Amino acid sequence: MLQQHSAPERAAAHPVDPDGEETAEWIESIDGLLAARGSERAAAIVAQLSERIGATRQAPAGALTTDYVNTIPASADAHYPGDEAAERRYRAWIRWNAAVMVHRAQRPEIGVGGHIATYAGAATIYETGFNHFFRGKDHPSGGDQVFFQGHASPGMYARSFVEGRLTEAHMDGFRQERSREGFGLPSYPHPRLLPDYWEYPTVSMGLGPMNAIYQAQSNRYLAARGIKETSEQQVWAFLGDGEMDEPESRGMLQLAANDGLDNLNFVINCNLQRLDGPVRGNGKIVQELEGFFRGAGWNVIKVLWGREWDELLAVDHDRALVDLMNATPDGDFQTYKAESGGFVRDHFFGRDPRTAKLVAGHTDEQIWNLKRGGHDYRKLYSAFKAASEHRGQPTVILVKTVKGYKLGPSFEGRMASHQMKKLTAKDLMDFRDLLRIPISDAALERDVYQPPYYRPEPGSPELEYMLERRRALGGPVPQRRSKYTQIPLPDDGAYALARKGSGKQQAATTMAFARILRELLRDTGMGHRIVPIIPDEARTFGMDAYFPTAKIYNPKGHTYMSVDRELLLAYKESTSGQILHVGINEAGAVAAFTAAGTAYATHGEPLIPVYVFYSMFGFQRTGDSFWAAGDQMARGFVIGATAGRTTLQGEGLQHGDGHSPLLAATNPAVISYDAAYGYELAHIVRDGFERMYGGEHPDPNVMYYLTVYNEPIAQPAEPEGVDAEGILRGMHRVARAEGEGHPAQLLASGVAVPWAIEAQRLLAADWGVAADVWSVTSWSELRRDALLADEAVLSGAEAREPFVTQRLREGSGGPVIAVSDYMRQVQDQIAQYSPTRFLSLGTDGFGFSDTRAAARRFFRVDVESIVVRALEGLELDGVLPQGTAREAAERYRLADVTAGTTGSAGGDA
Ligand SMILES: Cc1ncc(C[n+]2csc(CCOP(=O)(O)OP(=O)(O)O)c2C)c(N)n1
Ligand SMILES: [Mg+2]
Repeated sequence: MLQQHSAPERAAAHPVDPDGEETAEWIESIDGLLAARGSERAAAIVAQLSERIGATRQAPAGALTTDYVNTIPASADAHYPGDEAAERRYRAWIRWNAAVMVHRAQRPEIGVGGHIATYAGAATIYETGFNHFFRGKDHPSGGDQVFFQGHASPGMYARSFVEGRLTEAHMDGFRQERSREGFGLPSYPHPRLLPDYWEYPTVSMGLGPMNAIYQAQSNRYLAARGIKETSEQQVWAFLGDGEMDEPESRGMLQLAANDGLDNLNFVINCNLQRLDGPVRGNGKIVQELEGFFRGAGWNVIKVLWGREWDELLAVDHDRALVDLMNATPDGDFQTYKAESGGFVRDHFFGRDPRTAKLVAGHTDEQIWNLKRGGHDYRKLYSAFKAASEHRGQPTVILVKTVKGYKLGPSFEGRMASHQMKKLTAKDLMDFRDLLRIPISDAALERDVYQPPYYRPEPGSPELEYMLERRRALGGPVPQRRSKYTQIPLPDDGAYALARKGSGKQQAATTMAFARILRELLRDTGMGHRIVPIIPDEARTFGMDAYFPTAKIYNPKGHTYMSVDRELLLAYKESTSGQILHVGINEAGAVAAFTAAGTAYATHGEPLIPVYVFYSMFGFQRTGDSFWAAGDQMARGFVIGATAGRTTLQGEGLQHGDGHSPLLAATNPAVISYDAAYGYELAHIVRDGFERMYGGEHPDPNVMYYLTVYNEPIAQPAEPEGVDAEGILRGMHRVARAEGEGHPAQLLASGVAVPWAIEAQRLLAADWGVAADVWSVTSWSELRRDALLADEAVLSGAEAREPFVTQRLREGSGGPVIAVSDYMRQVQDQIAQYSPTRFLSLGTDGFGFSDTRAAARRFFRVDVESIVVRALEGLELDGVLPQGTAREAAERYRLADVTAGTTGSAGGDA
């Protein structure tokens, strides 16, 4: 019988040697040889032995790839526990309904369509999971987490329809989320659009693999932290072979291997095609992935050939067939399945007289019926079982399939099959015949746009069996639940320090935030649920202070002797550590954030991620992941540290963030704040907790994005009777105009607030202008409120004035000058809602690594620039004589970059 596993490979895969005695004998022989003949001779013999192993169809120890055959030999295939006939029957119903759903969505008045071919090719893979592996939420284990390939979603809907979870009205609501409110099914898995159903948004290629890896890690973390038992829960990620070209798909495999995530299974549907054409026409994607994954430390299981091939392989004594399989490029394999049995005989088997002879007794039809492994539920079952039982490593199952399988010659293996959305009348009839769906020709001909769905009468034995399988496995999949353990919110004590200010000392807002976080971590009610996530910048942000107490999570603990073990702030790793230190890996950090931030739904146990990063490498670098986190309704805090184009100096152009609040504003799930002071942060963080877990807010599914700076400033104590509502809604007055003078209003955010306060002083002293200063904690929240107000008529709501307009009316009046350390578009978000003239200043353009003072002068955002801009506003309003602003610009030498003085020295990260 065919044997593809070598003993050494097995030994390598299993940490425990299955036959230590035998191994010891071999070692003894080698030792003898070494002693007698020396190492050169011993190495030569080992090399020859290795070659010999290769020649007998086994993978030499340490080899990254094996022959292009199933990893599990036929002799080791597991016993199949299912009712094959019943499963085949309803698999056909599901296939039918999936294709019909997409086809019907093409009816003339709708014309939306979707993807048919991907699910058709993957149906058997998914059904293996549904019938025997995927555990639902009511399973004693807590259930599995299944990441479905996004554009295979019609298949999941079709199964849910047969199960009775969805109705025909839902099926006909495919891609009509708004026009068929209540019945609309989103094209792809979007939890936000179907919150009781989908759990993981996957359709942005590459995010699914990352998120699945960190989901598996998060499961382990929950158990290690004593919050939830997760040891029996498995993560399954279904991915496309084309998708594996995304760097994100492959870039984090090492984490899964290093953490020994044997609760993780990737299943890659290798149909050899992506959207436009072959994934590796000239090569072999399965072999490439096998080498890549094995090299990364994963367990690899290939499912390439169906059972029909077993007997051919069994008599392939001279390896002619295996050699042919090894040598045939994917482009050819794709073509074979778009042709015929005769074609395969001539162009595949016919390439070697020995293989031609192997199939000489086969009819063309029998040759055509030599299936790919991904269409054989027995082979798949063996692989899934082996994967779920494998210990010590994550597993990838590489499954070879035909895209568009069973959809007939116009779909199967065709280059364009990915985007084909409808079937011809003939395709439909053939498909019906092939699947043996009891629908008459007349019913199909009645309306070619609307072939009927098929669901048997309740009580049909197949349906009963199907439902029973799901009951036994713990209920339906996919299913999202959002009931979770209520948690006590941190009490006021956690914020007391931040509200006191920094006294005589100076402190940056990054530091102020770090102190708030330290207090929160100490909170006895919920501190243990906070997950600090820091991609290798803890020291930069002053968060190394948490190392010795909170400790860094590492499933292997801390087994080495640390160089800094004597220090108070020693680097400390622990199996129950709280900090997720993901390494220099922002993409991984967002994936970790997403898993933690959705634990309330996935596990019913809230974790509150606090992800701290260089602000430039957040929404800009990993914006798509935040978008997916928003879709998945993640809750948590995202901290853009060392923010501001002119504030983080020394790092230069690539680090100088002058726009992250704008990028954050594009994500509807992100509430973004640019606080100036620690006491503002205290209000904002407390509000965030209340919103996310207080149980009262109608929309708790948000992420708070806080930009904080590394420039030390005098942090004022919270003023008596502070306008807390203003802080949270976006602006509050921090300095009233004093004395008589022409009125103006200075709006600033974050690090720019002290500049505005100084400008207020200069305006009063030098120009007789009395200006109010407002700290704008959130330009984007002000804008969002204003948009709602201004759409009142359109949406039939009560007309009202935007909050920003109201507050500005309450102020001193005069022109509004808006400034921050970001590009003007950030400030300009509220321009149209200002009741008076609105002028902005900002840091548009690339940053550089000059001093803060020079940079602020260069971008014309510094104190004097604010003064001149205010005078310009008053001049344009006719309040001040023409030429006043120019005169001021000359007096302050505004054109001279070296004359700027705004900002403290330093600022390197
Ligand atoms: C980031 C990203 N880029 C592009 C796409 C568009 N897209 C959707 S499916 C697809 C092809 C997928 O091929 P593969 O992963 O092999 O899946 P399968 O063949 O199983 O359909 C592409 C390019 C996307 N969804 N996400
Ligand atoms: Mg593919």
